[in-house]
Amino acid sequence: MDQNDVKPEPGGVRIPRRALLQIGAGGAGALGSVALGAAALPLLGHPLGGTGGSARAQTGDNPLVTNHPGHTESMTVGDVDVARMGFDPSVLVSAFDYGEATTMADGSTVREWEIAAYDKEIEIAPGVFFPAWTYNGQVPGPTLRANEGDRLRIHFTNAGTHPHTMHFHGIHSAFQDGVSGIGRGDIQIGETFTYEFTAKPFGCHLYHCHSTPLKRHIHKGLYGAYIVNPDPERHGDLARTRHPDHAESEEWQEFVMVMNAFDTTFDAANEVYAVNSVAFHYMKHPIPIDRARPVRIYLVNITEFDLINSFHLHANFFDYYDPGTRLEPTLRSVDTIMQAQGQRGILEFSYKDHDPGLYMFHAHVSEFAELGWMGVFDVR
Ligand SMILES: [Cu+2]
Repeated sequence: MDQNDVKPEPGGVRIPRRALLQIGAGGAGALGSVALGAAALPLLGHPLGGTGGSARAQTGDNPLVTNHPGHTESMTVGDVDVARMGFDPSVLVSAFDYGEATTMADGSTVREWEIAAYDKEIEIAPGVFFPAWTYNGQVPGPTLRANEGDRLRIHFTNAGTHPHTMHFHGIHSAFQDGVSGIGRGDIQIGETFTYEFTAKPFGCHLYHCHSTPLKRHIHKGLYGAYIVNPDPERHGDLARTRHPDHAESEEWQEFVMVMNAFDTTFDAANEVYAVNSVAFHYMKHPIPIDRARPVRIYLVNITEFDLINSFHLHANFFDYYDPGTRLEPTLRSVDTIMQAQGQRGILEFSYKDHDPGLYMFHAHVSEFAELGWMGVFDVR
């Protein structure tokens, strides 16, 4: 069987997973009897050839979602109801949660967050619902951010239907590691536990549930980005652009992108790919960029089942910091990087000498791109 095929249900039909995205609304009924359990993704073409910035309508119309009969691939029809879902990828992409900060008598900072795990259905493409397990009702969970050396207290409540944990990538005690059977271990249903540790090392990190079976707890949606800003006092002036207390950070346009995917047919292979959960969201809602200001992306790969994910930037090159724990780039002037699961890094680039327009970014695993993992920056 081709690896792209969906395993047949008992007595059922085999459907290549790309076909799930290529069957229009008329095919939804037939598909419903196979495995999706939700409407199939209807489709529509997008006239990428004609999307020069100067031609772009100023009315708010997005030329990428104009209906072109005859082009029936590459994107979904319609839009996800983000109000009903309770979170909007257009907001999430630049939302950094510094928690509730308290300055202690010795001048140090304590940051606290309330995080609850609970089950919630999310809409990962128009009409396609996924029974997620969430941190605070969103996938990915809130992007937790702190300055190096801050004391962090994450008050975690398990309001879900399975034991869960919060496992942070960072440096801390084994007791705080959030792994089944180690230290505090699983937080049972209805229990609360406070994870407490110091924010280090600086870099672009992540957190996720580490209850078993691990792949299920991660894939269901229990993950998020965790960012630690470098302290310029310890690491010098280069750190100032990454630290919000310093004016040098203000010109930067910062985004968080968590590369994820969803197995809607429970066959241990993904049908929908995205950054920040909703397929094609940033094609339909381009991310505005002020071309005079530099761009920084905190990029995390949490994709389950596929060994590698990737990020490719069109018409530009970036410096890459893997995983952001040094101030010198790991790679200079590249336009594509790859990440294994749990790998993450920081991308820095600029459009200051570019024409205005829509500039794509997407997985350079082309299949992932066609199944939802693509977007555009609207450089103005
Ligand atoms: Cu879990």
